[in-house]
Amino acid sequence: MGRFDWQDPFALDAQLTDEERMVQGAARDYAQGELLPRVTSAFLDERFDREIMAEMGALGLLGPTIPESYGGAGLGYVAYGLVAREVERVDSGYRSAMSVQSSLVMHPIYAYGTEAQKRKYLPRLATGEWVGCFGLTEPDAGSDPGGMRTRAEKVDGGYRLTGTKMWITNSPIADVMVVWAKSDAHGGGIKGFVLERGMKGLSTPKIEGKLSLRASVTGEIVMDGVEVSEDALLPEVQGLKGPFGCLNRARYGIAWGTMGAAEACMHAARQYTLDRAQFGKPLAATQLVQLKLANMQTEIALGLQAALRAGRMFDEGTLSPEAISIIKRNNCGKALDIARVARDMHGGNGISAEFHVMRHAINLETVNTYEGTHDVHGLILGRAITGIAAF
Ligand code: TGC
Ligand code: FAD
Repeated sequence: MGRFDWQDPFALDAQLTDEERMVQGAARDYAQGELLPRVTSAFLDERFDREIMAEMGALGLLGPTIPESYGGAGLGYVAYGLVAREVERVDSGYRSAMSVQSSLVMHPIYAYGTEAQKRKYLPRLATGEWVGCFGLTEPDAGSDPGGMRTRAEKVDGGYRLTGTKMWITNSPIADVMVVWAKSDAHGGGIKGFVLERGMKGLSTPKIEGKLSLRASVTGEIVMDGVEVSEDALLPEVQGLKGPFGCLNRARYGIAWGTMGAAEACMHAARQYTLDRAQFGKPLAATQLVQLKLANMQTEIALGLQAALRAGRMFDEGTLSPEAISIIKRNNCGKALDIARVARDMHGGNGISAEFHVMRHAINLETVNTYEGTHDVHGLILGRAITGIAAF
């Protein structure tokens, strides 16, 4: 029989390639060495430090699955997931910045763009010289993006875009915005456009006062008759499968990332309850605490193993969107539960920023909601199981 490692019950590490372990190690060193020391102040001040994008870019953490010829790292989806796990071990907002740039901005330009668009945008997005954002959600169209109101009207030589995107990660600092609009010239079908800061009629007001994901900046994209040339259109896709093709990748990464946050919470709760004595013995010597730790460990071990399996399937080309819904929904929900319990296990200290667990818990409220809410993923699975759409 093998030896039990409480931190890695199913020997996930042994299932990785040398290259994947190397990428994970580099991401962990960066996240623990550079991100962890500044996250508390960034969260309390509701601030995203722009230079993080350049730092991540220098390490090859932006667009890691994009081919090297376009500035990416040419890695597989397991490596991408491992980066998400390490970054979100520190903060979900930092993983958000990484996954939006990689999956929601670089991927659509790579998969749906022209050669000129790829050459123009991808290398600069990969280094973090440019920051991108992804505008799908609107004030009146969240879970139902097919109800979007943003319109692209055909004008001489291009299009005129009008509409508002809401809750957009990184929009206030973005240089490049991938937005989705219903296009008259395409029979009212949904098309993607790449906008650039400075275009007339384009503004990106910041959403202030978030109580979650405070180390990430969120805003609107307001398009008041923004005129773009034909070059701004992503020609190779039409319909909701365009944005969903990007969401598949980001949702998959979130399944890994949330397990990183959950691990951080479990490890903190373990150490805290070993160190803290009440009633003459460490809290960790009580049955209730041990049961909570065992529950956390079980969910994390299963969630990580499922994410790894999904990553291997992604690389083989056999992963379905529904399987991604299973792991996005499960791992977000379980991580949120784990963070809430870890917060409780820290007692009064659990509400202090110094102990990190409450920050993870309130961040995970957002992660459970964005990229398809917990219940919407349940409905995607319900449709697949029954054949009946119940949205
Ligand atoms: P439905 O009829 O199901 O599909 C319309 C078309 O899209 C295709 N499709 C997919 N293609 C690829 N991957 C997927 N996952 C796909 N899901 C659907 C489908 O085949 C169809 O294609 P076609 O060719 O037949 O037209 O569409 P519906 O309108 O009924 O959709 C229902 C539902 C619930 C599945 C969908 O609307 C949904 O997933 N809603 C959730 C919305 C969402 O996830 N928004 C995320 C916004 S971005 C974000 O949150 C970023 S946070 C980033 C961060 O900070 O990390
Ligand atoms: P709604 O769709 O109004 O849902 C409200 C509630 O109703 C939820 O509980 C939902 O599960 C439930 N519900 C909805 N439909 C049904 C149904 N048919 N049956 C039963 N229950 C239902 N979007 C982007 O495009 N780009 C981004 O970069 C981005 N970043 C974000 C960052 C943050 C911090 C946040 C909070 C959100 C971000 N989003 C982004 C938006 C996010 O994807 C949406 O908030 C999410 O899809 C839910 O949409 P909504 O907020 O409109 O909620």
